[in-house]
Formats: sequence, C-alpha cells, structure tokens
Amino acid sequence: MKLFYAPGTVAAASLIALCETNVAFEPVRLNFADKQQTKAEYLAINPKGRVPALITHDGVITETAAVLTYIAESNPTANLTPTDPFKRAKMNEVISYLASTVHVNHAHKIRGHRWADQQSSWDDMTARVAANMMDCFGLIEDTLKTGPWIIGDQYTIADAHLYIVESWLEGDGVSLSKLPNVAAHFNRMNRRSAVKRALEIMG
Ligand SMILES: N[C@@H](CCC(=O)N[C@@H](CS)C(=O)NCC(=O)O)C(=O)O
Repeated sequence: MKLFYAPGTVAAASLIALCETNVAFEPVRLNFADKQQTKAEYLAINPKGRVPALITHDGVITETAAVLTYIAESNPTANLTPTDPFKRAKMNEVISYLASTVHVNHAHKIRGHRWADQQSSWDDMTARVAANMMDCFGLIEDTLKTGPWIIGDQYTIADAHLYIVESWLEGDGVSLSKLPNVAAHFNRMNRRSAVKRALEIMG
C-alpha cells in the first residue's frame, strides 16, 4: 500500500491510523510548496488534487472518512472501530462532522479562492475562521467531558482525525487554553506510539 500525504494536512490522520496497525505501507510525501498535488502525475492517482490518497491492491481510495474506515476494517486486530452499531455510528458522526463542517471552516482561512473571486470576500472568510472553529470546538469540548476518547472509552479512527484538526487550532486563532478537554485529548494523542511514529515520518 502507498499513502500519499503532505505534512500537517488531514492526510496525517490516515498516516496515524496506518501506524496503529502492523500493515506494511509506503508513505509518499507530496510537496505542496511545489504544488505537486496539482501535477498530472498525482492527478492520475487522485483527480481531486487533494490528500490523502491510499493505493490498495484493489484500487485507489480518497477522502479521509473512506481511507480511515478502510484501514480500520481491513485491520480488525488493531481495534480501531467499535463493533457495536451505536458506537460505530457515534464514531462516524464525529468523522462526518470533522470532514464536512470543521475542515471546511478551517479551509476558509487560506482557500477562499474555492468559493469566491474577490480579495475582499477572501478577507471576510479568513476573518470568520477563529469564531467558526471555536463554535465547532465548543461542541467537541463538551463531547470530550466523558472521555478519554471522543466516543468515550474506546480509541478509534475518529481520534486520529480529531487530533489533526486540533493541531490546526492555534494557527486558526483558537487557543487550546480555552478548551481544557480538547487540550487533554491532544496531549493524550501525543503520547501514543503511533502518533510519535507518524510525526517522525512527517519529519
Ligand atoms: N474531504 C477531503 C479533503 C481533503 C483535503 O482538502 N486535503 C487538503 C489538505 S488538508 C489538500 O489536499 N489540499 C490541497 C489543495 O487544496 O491544493 C478529506 O477529508 O480527505
């Protein structure tokens, strides 16, 4: 398997999930500064021009939600997804919220050109990022009251996804000091050996 990623991006969640398993994989780093994600060679793998992309023996998977689910379900001994349907739904609720709402709010900081053409529109979108991220993380802070993981006592792929979005918060103008449960979750993640290995790979 090959995982295409760029450091600090959402693809790092898939890197962490792979590091939680014993599966052999090759991490392939894209250089965003050189816009490698937009070059024909990568677009042949993922025409969306985004990371992650995971090459499996059955074909390419894109979208963090799908990549994480594939990693969890194809490595059941790693115990990265609950067997109970309600808990699995709660895990998917988190992943879905992160991908469809929180990540999109974050992208408004520097990717405003996806939605508008005027500098003033981009400035407006950038200005809303801290407040929008704080709104989302206010809810996540409450959810983490039970802990230690986002759905309770079981660590899942949703925690890897959440960790990467947490790592964007300070840059988005949200101080972790205002979110003690989120900060504790972030620190708990930093102590996992899979996270340490993923951080080493990203360099
Ligand atoms: N919905 C996708 C979003 C993937 C995505 O937007 N990745 C960003 C990095 S965080 C990217 O590759 N951006 C490249 C670009 O916009 O050129 C997912 O959840 O995997």
